[in-house]
Formats: sequence, C-alpha cells, structure tokens
Amino acid sequence: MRVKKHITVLTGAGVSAESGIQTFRDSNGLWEGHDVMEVASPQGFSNNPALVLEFYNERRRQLKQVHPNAAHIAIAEMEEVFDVTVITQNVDDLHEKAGSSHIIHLHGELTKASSSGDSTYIKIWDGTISLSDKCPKGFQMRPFIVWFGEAVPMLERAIEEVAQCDAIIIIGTSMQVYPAASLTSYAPPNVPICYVDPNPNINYELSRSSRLQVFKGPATSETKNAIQFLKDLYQI
Ligand code: BV8
Repeated sequence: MRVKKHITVLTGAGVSAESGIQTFRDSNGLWEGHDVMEVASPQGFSNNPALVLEFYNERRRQLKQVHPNAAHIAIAEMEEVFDVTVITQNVDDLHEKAGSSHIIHLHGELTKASSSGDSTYIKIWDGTISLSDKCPKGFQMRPFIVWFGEAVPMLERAIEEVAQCDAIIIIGTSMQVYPAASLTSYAPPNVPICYVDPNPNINYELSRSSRLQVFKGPATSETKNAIQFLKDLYQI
C-alpha cells in the first residue's frame, strides 16, 4: 500500500473570489471599503465596537449566499490520493462546505465568536454579534478573528504541518500578510511549491524556493492543473 504524500494547501482570499467573496487588495477589495485598522484591529474594535461588529455581521450574513467553487472542490477531492492539510488565511467556511477534512484557520472563523476578556471562551455563532452579547463572565463577545497586531494562535500548528510536507500548493493569496506569508520557509529543502494566482506576488520567501512552479490564472481553472502537476510528479 503506497504511503500518501503530504500536501499542504495554503489559501487566501483569491480561492473564494469566484464564489463571490471579495478579496482584500483587488480593486474593489474589502479594505477599500474600510480602513483596515478601523475594522480589523483591536484598536478599531475599542474605538467603535458597533462598526466592527456590523462589518463582520455583514460578512457572516454573506456566507449564507455563497458556495464552494471548483477550486475548493478540487482541493477536497485531492484527499482521495494525497494526505492534505489546508492552511487558510480565509475566515469563510467554504473549505469545510467543499468537504476538506483537515483545515487550519490561521486568521479565525466568521462562524464563531469569542469573549473579549476570556480567549478560551469560543462559541459557534452564525447569527449577528451585538453589543448586548456578553460571555458568562460579563465580557463583550467579539468575532473569532485574528486582527492585525494580534498573535496567530494556530501558527505553531501550521509550521509543524509545513515542516513535514512533501509539496505545497499556494492558491489565491498576495503573500503579504505575516507570519502566514513566511510559512513556505519552514518547508523541507527542495520541496515543490505550486503557486496558483492570476497575479502572483513572489515574496522574499518564495524567491528562495528552488522548485517554484507558477500557475498564472484563476483558481477554478488552475488549481486542477497544479494538482495534476503533482500527480504526474509522483506518478499517481
Ligand atoms: C502579528 C482577519 C504579532 C481579518 C487578517 C510591516 C511589515 C511586515 C509585517 C507587518 C508590518 N507591520 C505589521 C505587520 C504584521 C501584520 C502584517 O503582516 N501586516 C501586513 C499588512 C504588512 N501581521 C499581523 O498583524 C499578524 N499578527 O504579526 O502579530 C504578535 C505576536 C505576538 C503577540 C502579539 C502580536 C496578524 C495578521 C492577521 C490579520 N488578519 N484577517 C479579516 O479577515 O477580516 S489578514 C487578511 O489578509 C485576511 O485574512 C486575508 O486572507 C489576508 C491575506 O490577504 P490575502 O488572502 O492574500 O488576500 P489579498 O486580497 O491580499 O490577495 C488576494 C489574492 O488573490 C491576490 O494575489 C489576487 O491576485 C488573487 N486572486 C484574485 N482573484 C483570484 C485570485 N486568485 C485565484 N483565483 C482568483 N479568481
């Protein structure tokens, strides 16, 4: 029985773009609707909690109208022949809906809420979070999101995965947000890295890869080409 190769799939907002969820840095990105520090930072939340709660309530409501696209489905189907871990910067639940079974959310999840005063108090939350929602200890409930300036709790888990993978597929991320954007540097030497993006940003860490293969184009058409590249490489 052949041992399955371990593939890390690192995704960003671009993998959900064709499902209708706006990316952050493309022309009509979310951030342009709002100053990032106003809606995605602890300072922003303390300055105007109602604005921040509504920003995430709106994105949580949108989750009910969107569906996984061909890229999310191809990633889930990879599990038939590979041992796959999805490490996503996205806070949507489209990888879950597509059927992926090992998912690490580096930057949190829209479908959960946590206590502002007790980070261990985390609840599944698919409705709105309002200023009257408090945890049992009386602290304000907040989106279960890693804001700018906040530590990334799942980082060690993600590094462990990348450190023992056989290959990496990067899909739809501008590779600008750290520490997520540095994860490829923890991969074993000479690991093949496939990068699916219509506008790939070869950051410093990627520029040091000896086996970077760019698949320039949208996730729904290029993800399967990257997967086929790895199947051919491993003669699967
Ligand atoms: C931390 C939750 C320390 C919010 C997010 C100066 C230099 C370097 C770093 C820093 C710096 N100043 C500050 C920092 C650190 C900062 C950072 O990296 N800032 C950047 C902006 C410079 N990072 C942090 O603050 C992190 N924390 O460092 O903590 C610490 C340690 C200990 C104790 C205390 C503190 C926390 C970062 C997490 C922030 N939260 N999300 C929310 O989602 O609302 S990040 C946010 O950006 C999203 O999660 C998003 O996923 C992520 C990355 O963006 P992308 O996913 O890449 O999206 P983007 O729009 O940029 O790109 C889309 C891509 O898709 C493009 O490439 C495009 O071409 C492509 N695309 C478009 N269409 C398609 C497509 N691809 C395929 N198919 C298509 N159809």
